Amino acid sequence: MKGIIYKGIGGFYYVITDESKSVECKARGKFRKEHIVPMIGDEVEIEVKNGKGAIIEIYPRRSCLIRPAVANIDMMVVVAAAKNPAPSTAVIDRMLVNAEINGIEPMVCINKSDLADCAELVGIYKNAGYKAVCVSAANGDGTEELFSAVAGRVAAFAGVSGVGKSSLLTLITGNKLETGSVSDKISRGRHTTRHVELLRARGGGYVLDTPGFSSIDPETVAPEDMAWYFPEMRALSGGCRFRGCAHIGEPDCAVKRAVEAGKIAPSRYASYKELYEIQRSRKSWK
Ligand SMILES: Nc1nc2c(ncn2[C@@H]2O[C@H](COP(=O)(O)OP(=O)(O)OP(=O)(O)O)[C@@H](O)[C@H]2O)c(=O)[nH]1
Ligand SMILES: [Mg+2]
Ligand SMILES: [Zn+2]
Repeated sequence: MKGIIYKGIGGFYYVITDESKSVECKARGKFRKEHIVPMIGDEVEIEVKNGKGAIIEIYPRRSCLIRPAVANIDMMVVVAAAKNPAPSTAVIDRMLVNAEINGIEPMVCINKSDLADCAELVGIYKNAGYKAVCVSAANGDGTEELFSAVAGRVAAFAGVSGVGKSSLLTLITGNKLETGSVSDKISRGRHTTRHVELLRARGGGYVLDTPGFSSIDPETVAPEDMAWYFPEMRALSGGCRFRGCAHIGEPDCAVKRAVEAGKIAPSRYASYKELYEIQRSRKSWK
């Protein structure tokens, strides 16, 4: 039987089969010997004998995120709030870059459109080449567009605490998830949502609540490759006078021209420069 691991607790893996049954499984000993650890999101072959489930095969992974450890995510929905908490383009941009570094299609979702206008913020991301939506979990505005974007896929929702990830996932899955007030969270200094679990979306596919990850794995990106992870800059590669142009101090730079012409948002260019500098200062590249 084929299925997907949607949850793991104390050495047990919970697999949802193609027939929509949940089966508690242990991993076969051969995985331990080969140092292969099943991950949430893994597509697996299972066998049920005497009422006991066993994972007998793990299919090749399309993607593999380390934090949180989840396989086969195909979409990363970076969630921010139009207001409360105030959006940070620096944080959004890092999460987008991280998704692409991990080979995961990114998209932007600005929630709480009932509290503040989010057209400008969404515009920045659409202009940069991302899919971007403006929604309100509170009144349902824009949620149809979000639902259809994630339908049939394995979509992780990332974003800082309080932006409304759990509220959106409650709408998408039809299950009530734990949400909390923003002030509670700030005073406790942590997320309400801790465990990692794939949840079935009503429109098909799976969704996943994650606190998000905003640090870049230093080993994975050389500073000169950073522009590749900014779609609007990637599109201009080749237009600069110098090969390997860092798009910072060089003359005759296509990226800087686009920034000056207002085609690249100042916040996006600022994020690029910051991430470029962080990677450049890392010891491993010196
Ligand atoms: N006005 C308004 N409030 C919202 C909206 N979406 C969520 N909220 C509220 O914002 C607060 C935080 O929402 P959560 O869904 O718990 O946020 P979260 O991103 O899951 O937060 P963590 O689990 O801490 O990471 C709750 O009080 C929600 O009721 C929205 O669209 N509009
Ligand atoms: Mg939550
Ligand atoms: Zn350049």
